[in-house]
Amino acid sequence: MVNANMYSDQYLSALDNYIMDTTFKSELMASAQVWQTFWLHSDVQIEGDPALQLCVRFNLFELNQSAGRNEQTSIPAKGLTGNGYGGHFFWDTEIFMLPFFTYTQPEVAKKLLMFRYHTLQIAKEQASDFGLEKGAMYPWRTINGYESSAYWLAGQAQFHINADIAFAVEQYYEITHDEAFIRNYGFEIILETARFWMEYGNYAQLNGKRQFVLNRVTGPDEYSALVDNNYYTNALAQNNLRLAVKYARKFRGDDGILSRLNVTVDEIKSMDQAAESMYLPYDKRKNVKLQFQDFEQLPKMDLASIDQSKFPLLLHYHPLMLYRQQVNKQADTVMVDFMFPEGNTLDQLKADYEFYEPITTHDSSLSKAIYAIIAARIGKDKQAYNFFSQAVQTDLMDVHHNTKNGIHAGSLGAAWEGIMYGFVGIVNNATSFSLKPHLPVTWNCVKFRVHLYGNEFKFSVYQDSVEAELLSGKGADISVYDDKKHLTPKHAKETWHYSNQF
Ligand code: IFM
Repeated sequence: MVNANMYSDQYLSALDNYIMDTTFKSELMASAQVWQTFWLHSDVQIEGDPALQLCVRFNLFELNQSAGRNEQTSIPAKGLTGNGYGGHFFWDTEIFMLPFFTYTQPEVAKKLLMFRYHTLQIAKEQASDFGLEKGAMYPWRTINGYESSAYWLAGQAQFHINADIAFAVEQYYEITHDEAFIRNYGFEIILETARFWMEYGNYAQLNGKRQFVLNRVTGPDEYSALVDNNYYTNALAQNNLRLAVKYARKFRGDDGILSRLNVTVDEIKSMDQAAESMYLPYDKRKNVKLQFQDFEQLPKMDLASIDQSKFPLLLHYHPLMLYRQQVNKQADTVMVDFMFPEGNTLDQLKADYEFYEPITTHDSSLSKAIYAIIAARIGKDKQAYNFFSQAVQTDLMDVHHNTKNGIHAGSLGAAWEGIMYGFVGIVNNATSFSLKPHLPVTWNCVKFRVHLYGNEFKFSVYQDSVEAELLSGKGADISVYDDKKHLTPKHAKETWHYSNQF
């Protein structure tokens, strides 16, 4: 408390001095300039849907003003608008909000990731206090890097936060090619989080095979807790381990990075083995990814028979009643389909969607935009649009009746993802930027800019064509429905024609 007062006194007196030396008019001009630059680079224009356009702009405005920019802060789940969640940062930042910044303001994305780098030492201390010999345990919720979950079962046990951060580091690197970042900071985050999985997991004989398992974890869905082998957690941990192996190989023989971080050949070999032996529970009869081991043994909760007044379920049911049934508060297993689309056939995406959507209440505001993305990818146009429009209106229309506690910043970011990954059809982490558009029928066009590998591009995506223009940089490959074209300063514009793929 003493410290907090000290800091606030310092800030207030710095602010006083600043105010003395400025005028309202010059501050207004400076602010207008900042916002003008923001809208130029980060706006998403939707032609044909003025109501949702308004919501999208509100969302982008809130996201932009909520983001920490000093490497000491991240983005609170409620932005800067309310006391909900005590101002804490969650996975919401890395998985739901960061992509917007990575693609449109990579310098801000880097600062948000640097917050995680500066708190890595604390995460390592936490792993050690927890009883692990190596690795880092990032907090499920935090402000200063220390775990602040009051209820460990639904908080600290969401170990997937580690792999979420590693995923975001990789995504930032793939989109920016920021070599200095990955070399000096990013690889260390990936390595220490990968070490956590090696410590927490173990090998077990399952289905006649020796598999790497992660028992007693809580996945993203908060209507289940402390399960064995949550599909999302295992898939993300597998990715985390693969990234550690990939970068250890990249930096082999490089100016001492591996020795500074005490990486040995054996350690990398064992990470490689664990990643390739990772157990991913799957129901072969139904052809669906299983949310966790033995999930099929739980009875389905009959959501249709529950009175509307009993939603959100968390306010009306004891958690143990929910934990023992097949019911989801939010997208969990289908998050994997959203984040790693390349690994899935269309049939698989459909099967997962059909299985999980009917048991999902969307009581979390992070859910609908993700379902919109999967629905768009599998050609369920109506559902995609409905989910998206509800997600994008979360705060302007107070959809969850709790905006008074603050905005749902993750949901606002997820809505941007809904447009980009769902309707525009960006394929995540592709080596070249690839689009598979599938616009809602009422939309004439979506216009936006993105930064890619040091270039800035402007896109106009229509119902049956895409126009791209290189605005700055040396150029890059762009693909639309696998038709790859190379844009350069001399050949800065391209047009693709496509037909609806469903
Ligand atoms: O991080 C989320 C979680 O996934 C669902 N409950 C709220 C948290 C903060 O937004």
